[in-house]
Amino acid sequence: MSNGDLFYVCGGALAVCAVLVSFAGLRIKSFPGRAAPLVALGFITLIGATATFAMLHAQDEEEAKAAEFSKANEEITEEESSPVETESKEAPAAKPKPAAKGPGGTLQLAASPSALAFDATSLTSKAGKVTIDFNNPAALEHNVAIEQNGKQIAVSETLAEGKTSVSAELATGTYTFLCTVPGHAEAGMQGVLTVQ
Ligand SMILES: [Cu+2]
Repeated sequence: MSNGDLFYVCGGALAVCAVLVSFAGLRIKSFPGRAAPLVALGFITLIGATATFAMLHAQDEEEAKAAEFSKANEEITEEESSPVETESKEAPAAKPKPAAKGPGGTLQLAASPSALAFDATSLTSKAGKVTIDFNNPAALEHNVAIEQNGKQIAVSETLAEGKTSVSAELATGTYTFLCTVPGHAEAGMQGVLTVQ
């Protein structure tokens, strides 16, 4: 049962009790009499419960809205980061030393042992079967995924303190490589994969 349902149940019970008590008050002369503290306590409990569930329900709704909002935000961000824009933004920051230019389309990529970062922000490969050999020396779990225009093409296993790899048949173009662990790409675990 959700907090919303509980709120309605408590609210309903409160309304029913209010009607019953006023009815009893009209019909029974001695009411509430000795039962007064009990009736008052019952009302306080019900009001407290209703208010609590109302608050929890509002929180749930807010969280749901926040989740929706951040999802919408992500979609907007993805739309905004078209390949052309990504290129113009990333290109000046990209290090000229492509540490991961391997023969036959096999690239080497490692995660930082202590920071949310890869050891390269740009990778270059020839078209065809591109493999990224990924080494994560950190105790924190990472992976590496290949995306284009916000669509995932391939993703490696997510692991800590180990090696894995990801492969995909890639045509000439600009791709993004990133860690898909929530928050990591945003923190810096992403770069441009250029396939020539
Ligand atoms: Cu990561």
